[in-house]
Amino acid sequence: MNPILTAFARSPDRGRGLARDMRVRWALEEVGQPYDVQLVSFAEMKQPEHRSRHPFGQIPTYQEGDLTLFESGAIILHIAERHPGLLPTEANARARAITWMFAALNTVEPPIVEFGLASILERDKSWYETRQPMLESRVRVRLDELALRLGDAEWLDGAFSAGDLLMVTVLRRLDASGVLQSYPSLCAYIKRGEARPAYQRAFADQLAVFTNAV
Ligand code: GTB
Repeated sequence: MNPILTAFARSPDRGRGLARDMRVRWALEEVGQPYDVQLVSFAEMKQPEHRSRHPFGQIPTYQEGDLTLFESGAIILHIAERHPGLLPTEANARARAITWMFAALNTVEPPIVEFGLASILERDKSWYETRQPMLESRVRVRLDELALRLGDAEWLDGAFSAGDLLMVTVLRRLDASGVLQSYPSLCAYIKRGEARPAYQRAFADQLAVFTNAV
């Protein structure tokens, strides 16, 4: 039986592949693991049935036999540990790739999410004009540091890994902000990720969900 991934029945990103099921889809495509998708509405996500899979009532979740996982990073680590293709086999290189997975999720994603959410949810607040530049500058600090480390390398640490997969999906959330324009090497890095056939299959599949829903 194929593993089952949950995803938004109607993603608010309108098929731009910004919801976190996209990164799991991409990981599954990279390793050649077929999967099924269960679409859930916002109301269904908060019902007991879905909360038994995800305590916070969110997507994505991942069911494989009697194993149920939530948290996109944990799901991708699970997939990467069970299939070749997303983590190096040499122990130290593998540990470094996992470090980049954590860096993407714990160090780079939080300021990006905070910046993005404020621009959607706080535009009408009195503090918006003061707070938004501060949030943007926190994002820019991380992007400066990341661009410095990446240099002119293709990927963060040798061959493409789950660390790159997560970092690219995290950076893509800045697409509409204009911030990435100051970082040509990061734009090229994102484009390399998006050019991977596995990414393209995953993107097309999540886009088809949106297109079929409208
Ligand atoms: N840390 C968890 C993980 O990595 O899996 C975070 C999971 C999460 O935030 N899930 C979101 C969710 O279920 C969807 S991805 N939200 C519904 C809720 O909490 O009630 C976040 C997301 C949503 C929408 C856009 N967008 O429209 O661009 C982008 C990202």
